[in-house]
Amino acid sequence: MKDFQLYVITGEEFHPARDLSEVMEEAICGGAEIIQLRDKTSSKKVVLEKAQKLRELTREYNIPFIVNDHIDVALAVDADGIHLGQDDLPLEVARTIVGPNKIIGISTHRIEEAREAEKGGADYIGAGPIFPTNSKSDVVDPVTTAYIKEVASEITIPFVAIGGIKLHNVAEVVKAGANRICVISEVVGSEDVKGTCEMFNQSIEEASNQ
Ligand code: TZP
Ligand code: MG
Repeated sequence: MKDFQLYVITGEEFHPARDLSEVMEEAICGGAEIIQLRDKTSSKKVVLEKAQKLRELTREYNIPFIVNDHIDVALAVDADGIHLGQDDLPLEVARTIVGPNKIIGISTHRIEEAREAEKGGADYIGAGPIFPTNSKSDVVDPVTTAYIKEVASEITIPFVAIGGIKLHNVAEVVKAGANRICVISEVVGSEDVKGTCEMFNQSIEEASNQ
């Protein structure tokens, strides 16, 4: 998979008055290089409609599109990949369904889960939540930047740091060893989505050059 620095996930509860595709287009224009549709509440039919729109948008900008949870929707819209949590279909089952060419991302909270995902052929892992977050209901305790250090020193597949990452703490996450940052609320809930993405990318670059 093509490398990336800023990964933005949808979170419509943070922009109730704004259109999903419009917000995500601004994120892309600000430098989000990969987009995930994450919708824990809508019907399958509605998730499919959103996925179709975001597929069209991401094709236009030629960036990867990932669908959270819904493998059937991901396949139906020819998304580039899926993102699964520890309680979703096991990686090997998901791989037989989507085939060798789709991206599979796995959320991890402990180094054992990271090792297992790597061994099982995940394309990338999520590492988090780094800080407390309101964007995830079944959230485990924050894993802190200590988990980033652990993953960075041992895991060889790409990993994204996620959870409570804001403009004010992103440098700390990068300095702990993360090269790829994943954000929901700070980006999609911003008054200036494009500008916030630009500032994230600038902070990531500055912190990694220090
Ligand atoms: N997985 C771990 S934390 C999280 C997910 C989906 C939520 C991240 O959202 P935010 O708003 O960037 O804290
Ligand atoms: Mg899931």
